[in-house]
Amino acid sequence: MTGAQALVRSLECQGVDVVFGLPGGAILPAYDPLRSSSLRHVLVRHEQGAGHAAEGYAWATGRTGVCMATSGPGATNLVTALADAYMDSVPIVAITGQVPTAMIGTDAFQESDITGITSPVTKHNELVTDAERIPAAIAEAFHIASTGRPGPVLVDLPKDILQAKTSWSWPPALDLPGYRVPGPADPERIAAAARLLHRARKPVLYVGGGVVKSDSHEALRELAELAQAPVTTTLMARGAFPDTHPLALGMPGMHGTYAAVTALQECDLIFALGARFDDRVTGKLAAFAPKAKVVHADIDPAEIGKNRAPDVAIVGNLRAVLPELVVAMRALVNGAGPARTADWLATTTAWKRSYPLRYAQASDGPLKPQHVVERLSALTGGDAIVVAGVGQHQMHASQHYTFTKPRSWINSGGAGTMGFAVPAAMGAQIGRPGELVVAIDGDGCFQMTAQELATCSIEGLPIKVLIFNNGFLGMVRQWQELFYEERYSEVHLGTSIPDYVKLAEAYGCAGLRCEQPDDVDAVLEKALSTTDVPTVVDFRTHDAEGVFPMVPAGHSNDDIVLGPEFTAAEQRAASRKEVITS
Ligand SMILES: Cc1ncc(C[n+]2csc(CCOP(=O)(O)OP(=O)(O)O)c2C)c(N)n1
Repeated sequence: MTGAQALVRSLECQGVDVVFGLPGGAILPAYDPLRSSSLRHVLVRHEQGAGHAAEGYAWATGRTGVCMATSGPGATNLVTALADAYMDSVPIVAITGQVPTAMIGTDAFQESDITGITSPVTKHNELVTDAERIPAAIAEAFHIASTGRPGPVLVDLPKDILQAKTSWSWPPALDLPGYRVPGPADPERIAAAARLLHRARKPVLYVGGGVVKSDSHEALRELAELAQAPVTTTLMARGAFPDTHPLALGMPGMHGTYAAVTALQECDLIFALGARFDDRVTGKLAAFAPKAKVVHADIDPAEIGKNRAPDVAIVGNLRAVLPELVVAMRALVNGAGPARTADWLATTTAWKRSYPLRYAQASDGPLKPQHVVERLSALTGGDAIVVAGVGQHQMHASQHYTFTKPRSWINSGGAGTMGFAVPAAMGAQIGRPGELVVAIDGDGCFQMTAQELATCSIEGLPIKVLIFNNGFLGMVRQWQELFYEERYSEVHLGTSIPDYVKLAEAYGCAGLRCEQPDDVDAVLEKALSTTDVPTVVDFRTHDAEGVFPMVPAGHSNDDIVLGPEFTAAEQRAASRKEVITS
């Protein structure tokens, strides 16, 4: 067979069911055998869309997403998605065509050094120079992408290698001498961590995306209940612990809930699970959680001690580690008595009650984005896969949707990639057909990758895209309002161009508009019940609405600002970490 046939056969043997891509000269040989393969190819309108679709598929299913592009600009159009997947530990495999081996380094037509370009943003990449290696290169790519800390892998295939005759065998031997996946965690450290948790009077479980990726949410719940410890779920972990649970504090960080942010500041033990002490969570690192001991469990040893030195470090896969922690904790509770956190829980619960997420929706408008999210949450019963772009709408979605299940929230956390939502929703819908996939997008973000609506229409993917059209690059506008004395510079987009309803219709989607709070339910119900075509809703949201609470960048989390819906007296009480009793 040819190298191209070996590639397609390897993908089939790997269990791939869908490839998001767009062909061109160098990758042409691979597209020929694709026609007669069992693989579904989704023809995107821009390679960035292929990358984010592969990510959305991976987030939604837990399987590795696959994208494919030609050499040069096709490959470089994947770079943003690869960087995004790298930051958020999303397992994807990118396959790129390359100019023929004899032309590499000659500035040949559509040549780019994509392995060089992507080496800082991939977990691994390889330029294949021998067709015999194709099965092994593909098998290794999937192994590396999906094991250990997941991430993106790129395989670059020169055209002559794809055309060359080669032999075939499967499974290939994996030859990865430098690649180690952490084995079982040290039982003594599990025991030490459980002892610290059992002894703590003010613990907080700081839950990151690793809990979702390892599908260990059930063990997390057991641990939280045994420890009677409140739980914060980061932007990457929304849904890992149900927001409806009495121990749930919501999201920590720059736009986290007051209770989550302040509980982390005041706790005596941070129990970090698959989280990485990101600057958006810690605020000013030197001032973060000054009284806390730290247990840090993560699959990636490079995360341990990167930002905060732990007292107990556990390196291992949470899929095994969390159940082990549950066993150790249960033994302590049974032997030495239940956790003694009642006073602490009374305090964190009072913080929740005193300083909730607050916004004001007047019945005659303007329409508040938070209101749309809350109505969506109510109408879907939390039973949707929610995908977000990047900006204010992302924070409003994360704050106000009530997440109860893992893999029901998909977003770009680490990189903050505008344009993520529409193609990621497309990938999620393919991965979970028949389920409700709703993208909440900003008008700025939407315009970066909106062309994938054509792909969604043609592929019969009935995603819902709710554009929060505030006419601004809202999050940047907010920073200019707060930190540049309202000197607005290049953030105004306007609400009317494009006409999103007409644009939706041009792409074969249903297009709806909603301007008034009273119409939100009816419009949402219409959108949610449209299942034959994708639906786009132009929600005309308040242009001056901010995202609060907010910890200004570089500040201590103690400086959390509740926002304009709270009185000065409430803010002063919050700053003193008092609770409001009346
Ligand atoms: C590709 C990219 N470019 C620029 C930014 C910087 N940025 C972060 S949020 C934001 C505004 C997003 O505007 P919009 O999509 O309208 O969402 P809103 O904040 O108004 O909800 C910008 C420009 C980014 N995150 N990604």
